[in-house]
Amino acid sequence: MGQGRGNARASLVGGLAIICIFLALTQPAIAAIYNVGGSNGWTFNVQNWPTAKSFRAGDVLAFNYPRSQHNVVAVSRRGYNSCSAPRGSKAYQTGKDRIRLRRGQNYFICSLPGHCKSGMKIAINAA
Ligand SMILES: [Cu+2]
Repeated sequence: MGQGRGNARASLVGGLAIICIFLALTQPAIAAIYNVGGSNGWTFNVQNWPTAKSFRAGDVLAFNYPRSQHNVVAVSRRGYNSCSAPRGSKAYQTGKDRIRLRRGQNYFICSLPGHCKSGMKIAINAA
């Protein structure tokens, strides 16, 4: 009787251990969170901030900025190069936006007039 309960507990513990090991092996590494622009935040001339950093799909970009001054719009390569957001693009504008990177190229600009052309744009390749 007592022994049966002990066996049940042992197999429960063993089962949980197996599940934990399985999760550890199959889950991707814990996503990193990057503060875009470092201590300056999301602002003008942030264009070169991604240089020499390596990003992975699932990492999170934290855009921190005064919400009355900027926004963040995910755009295509063309939008990035031309500093234009397609009509109807979703603009993030909370001042502390968190955006998860997708695998491949990710482009973000501030769509307020002139800001992107003043270097308020980033292109990131997520592995
Ligand atoms: Cu701006």
